[in-house]
Amino acid sequence: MLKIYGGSTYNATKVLFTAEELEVPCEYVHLNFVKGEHKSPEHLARHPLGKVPAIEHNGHFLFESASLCRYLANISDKRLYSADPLRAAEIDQMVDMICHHVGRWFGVYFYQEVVLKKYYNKQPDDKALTEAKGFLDQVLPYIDKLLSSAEFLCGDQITLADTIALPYFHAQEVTSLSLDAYPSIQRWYEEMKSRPAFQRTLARMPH
Ligand SMILES: N[C@@H](CCC(=O)N[C@@H](CS)C(=O)NCC(=O)O)C(=O)O
Repeated sequence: MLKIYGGSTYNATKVLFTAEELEVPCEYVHLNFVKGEHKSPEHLARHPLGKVPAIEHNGHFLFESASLCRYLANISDKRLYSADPLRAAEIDQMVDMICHHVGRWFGVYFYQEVVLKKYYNKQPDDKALTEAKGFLDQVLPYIDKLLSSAEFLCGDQITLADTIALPYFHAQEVTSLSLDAYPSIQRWYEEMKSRPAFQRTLARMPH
């Protein structure tokens, strides 16, 4: 059976959520960061940098969350992806935009406001937060406009772009970043969050 190795992080949530949406049977193995389980020799064999997520399938190890989600779609019925190269490229471009221009900066908020406080007892760096906000102010209006005329990020069907984006927005909930100016993102977020596959995902991951 396919195994997903994760931890308490949005990158692992993306992969388990995608597996749940696709109904890919899998075992979820939660690694404890505080105990350093992600740096054990066993895990370094799965992921050369000792990070999560990683998967094990038919004796092969793979890593990088977006690639893992794409792999899961490719080994199932492609419901969240496409066999058509142009449609697949449209989904890929949205996934890349989400990871590099939204997740990248949400990640700064999460690191500064949650990780630093919880694990290192340190205060956030305001300069880093201001920089992140500046970049998010450029991209979130575009995403909001997109979602004002489509149900999902790539049109009227859920795709990998949505399953990959949702965990970033879910993690953002515990930061000070407000989405009040973005009603269509909020509508999408509430609908995505209530999907049974996401609820099953949260239930399988210790938080
Ligand atoms: N680009 C990678 C990022 C992987 C990553 O940085 N994972 C973090 C958690 S979000 C991790 O395992 N950090 C532990 C460490 O680096 O020691 C992906 O999308 O999978």
